[in-house]
Amino acid sequence: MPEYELYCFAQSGNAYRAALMLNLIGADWKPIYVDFFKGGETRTPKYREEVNEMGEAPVLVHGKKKLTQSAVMLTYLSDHTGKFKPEGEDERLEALRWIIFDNQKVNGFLGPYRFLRNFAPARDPGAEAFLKGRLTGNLGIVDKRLAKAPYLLGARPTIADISLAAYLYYPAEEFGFDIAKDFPAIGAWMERIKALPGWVHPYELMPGYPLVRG
Ligand SMILES: N[C@@H](CCC(=O)N[C@@H](CS)C(=O)NCC(=O)O)C(=O)O
Repeated sequence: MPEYELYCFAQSGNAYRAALMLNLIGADWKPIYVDFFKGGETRTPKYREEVNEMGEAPVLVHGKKKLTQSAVMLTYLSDHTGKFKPEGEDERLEALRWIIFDNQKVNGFLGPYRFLRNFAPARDPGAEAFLKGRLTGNLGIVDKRLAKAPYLLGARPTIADISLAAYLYYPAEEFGFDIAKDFPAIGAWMERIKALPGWVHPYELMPGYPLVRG
């Protein structure tokens, strides 16, 4: 039995944060497929009762521990392995600052924006335009930061970078714009993260791709 189990599915950038971290630290882990689209599994009473009361994926199981929220998983895994760990109070707070900004304003908008464009029953031009406007501004903020140093906190990658990876590697067609091209410092950072031993694309790392509809 593998040491870690991760409830996840291939289209989830939120889950990709945890899956990528597990792979980059060389953990012994296996995915547990969450049927988010067809079965609406996260919305079932059973899932909320037995897996996650917040009705979300990812969920990380480690022995008797069951963790939800990718930021909590990244913190836990870096604390336990010492890998990608922010060191000292200043770095810890700085990592937290970028993880919260990412969760709320970068990938927190990229996820719903991509969902509306690719997976929702109907397109919603007003909502898409709102999210695209916010994304342009917020990706610009990250781009400016990454133009100053190779990684969010400076010279080495930390859990703040792994959090930021969430939706960025999904195909440009799914967003209708090319993040790596439009934000060159993010594009260069993506190449650096991709070069880390253990990096795998979300569609290969987690189960459920391609999506079977109907
Ligand atoms: N902040 C959470 C976000 C998790 C999240 O929103 N996951 C989506 C899948 S990508 C989900 O399960 N949504 C449930 C729903 O919309 O019912 C994290 O980083 O773990």
